[in-house]
Amino acid sequence: MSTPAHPSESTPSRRSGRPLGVAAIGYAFMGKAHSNAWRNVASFFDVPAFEQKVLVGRDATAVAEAAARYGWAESATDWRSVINRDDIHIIDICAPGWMHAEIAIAALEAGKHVLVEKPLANTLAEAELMTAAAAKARARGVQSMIGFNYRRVPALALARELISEGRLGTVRHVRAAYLQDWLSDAQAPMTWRLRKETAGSGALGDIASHAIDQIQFLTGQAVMEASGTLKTFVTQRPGDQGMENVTVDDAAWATLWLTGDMGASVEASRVATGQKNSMQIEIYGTKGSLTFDLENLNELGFLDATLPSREQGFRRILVNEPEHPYLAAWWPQGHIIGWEHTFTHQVRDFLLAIKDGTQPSPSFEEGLQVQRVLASVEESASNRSVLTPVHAKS
Ligand code: SOE
Repeated sequence: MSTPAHPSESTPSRRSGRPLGVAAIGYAFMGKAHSNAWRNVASFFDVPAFEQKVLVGRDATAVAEAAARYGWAESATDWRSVINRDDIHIIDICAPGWMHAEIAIAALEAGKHVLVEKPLANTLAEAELMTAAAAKARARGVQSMIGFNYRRVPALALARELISEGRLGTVRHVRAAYLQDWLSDAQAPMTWRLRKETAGSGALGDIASHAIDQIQFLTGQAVMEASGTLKTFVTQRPGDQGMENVTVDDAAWATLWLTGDMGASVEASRVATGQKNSMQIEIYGTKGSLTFDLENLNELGFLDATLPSREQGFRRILVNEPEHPYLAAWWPQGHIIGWEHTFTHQVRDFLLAIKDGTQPSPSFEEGLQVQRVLASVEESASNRSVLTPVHAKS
């Protein structure tokens, strides 16, 4: 892989004043969400000039159609040639997890800033290689970030502010549950998300990763110990060639212990019938508590335990004021925003970090930390180390 002689000259430079050329790899669900963010971000936020240059995908006809629809100037099928183009400065990886490491490392070595969807990789080993490549690139002014987009939900960004200001006192425990039901139906077909070799894991990597990232992001603490259980309820599903084995978990449970003497529980399920995309988080501290549900993402529940007890009780903050994170850029107060806006905020923060030459967050290092937790939960689940048999009283 060729490395620019002096990357500060050939990587997107704040000095050159040229618009940053962006390429996105992947045009399915996440590719669409990211494309929408690139398309809209400059209409609402002051970001450095950029151009939506190329959308990359394997099917030439489908990717050409997607590129035209989502506002990309061109489409391409070979990501390797795209990352080596001089007019491309940012690579946004929206491809499935099994492709993350190879593309991200190649792009960083080619001097391109990289945004990659979560989880960082399919394995801990890949995540470590990616993080090492990011550190090397960072020393040359090349930035990288992982797309834990829920950090950019204004209500969760506000929750983090309140916690860091001490409004909850010492946080003792957190409950997080990320619940979906798109696999409740045993006839729901196979997809890449249900094969270990393409997805790494199931509900664990796909959605518990968000919950684990949130627990660490909101509280500023790091998970030190984890135990867990994984379960695949539907072990075969209809594929193109008949029934196929499902090789990832449908649901995951974990108990975590964090720095700061804090405990947390995480549940993640894609078979939680009736729950569509609900990430519920409850945070309990010595001076107060917070509650959040992604299905009502403009709201934050807050209990201030410093008030006289007769006045206490959870109150609902409608997180939709100009003084709330990100919201001044959108609509007049009370005009709520949605899921897709979190990706726009993500692109905004990434572009500003590139402009300022600061490390965007969450970094690959932060993504690696989540990956370590996922690996510990998997290890614990495969040892069944937490499952102590329940005995009848004799
Ligand atoms: C799929 O279940 C999924 O799209 C995740 O991959 C996303 O990260 C989450 O935001 C919604 O659910």
